[in-house]
Amino acid sequence: MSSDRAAARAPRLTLVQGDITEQAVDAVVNAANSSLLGGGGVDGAIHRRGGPDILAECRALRASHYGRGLPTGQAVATTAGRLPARWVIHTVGPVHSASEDRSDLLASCHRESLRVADELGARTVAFPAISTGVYGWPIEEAARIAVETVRAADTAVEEVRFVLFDERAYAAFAARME
Ligand code: AR6
Repeated sequence: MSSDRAAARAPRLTLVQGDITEQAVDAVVNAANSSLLGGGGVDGAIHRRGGPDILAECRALRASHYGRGLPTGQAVATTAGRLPARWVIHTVGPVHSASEDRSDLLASCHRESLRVADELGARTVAFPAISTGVYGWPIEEAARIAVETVRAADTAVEEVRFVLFDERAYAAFAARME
């Protein structure tokens, strides 16, 4: 039995192995960096498939609000361009550290993304395994934080779909959701 506490309006959790840029959902979460100007991994894939409108809005957001960058643990939305979604919610995961516990920041990425989704009126939201690529987070630990945080969230989002690229990540999330 899980010790995670489900909130009153907790979303249904689903799991898919695949590419997040192919998900037909209201909002796709991007594991971005604070520059909001793109990068590799999920970020690169989202900008490539979504086209230049996403980057144009990211640049505008930088100019209007985030001249110093989007802080780690926060989230902000743009259009999804040509992706089969309505919005991209960009969040900045923490780089994993062996000497410092940054779990709160990773949890914050999930909470803040759902808060932005609520502001948008999104009902279905796809998340990648934030911080588990370039940012080095161990997949089991990231899966625990992601699943616990989403289960405890008070949100009008009805479905949170975790979209995992590879089998190992899928297995880690599946184990947490049992
Ligand atoms: N769909 C779903 N998951 C994916 C996809 C995809 N198309 N591509 C990769 N993954 P990462 P981070 C998985 O590195 O660790 C970028 O350069 C991947 O296997 O994308 O948060 C940003 O600009 C891994 O499990 O994000 C930042 O600089 C997970 O997505 C930095 O990387 C996250 O890996 C952010 O690093």
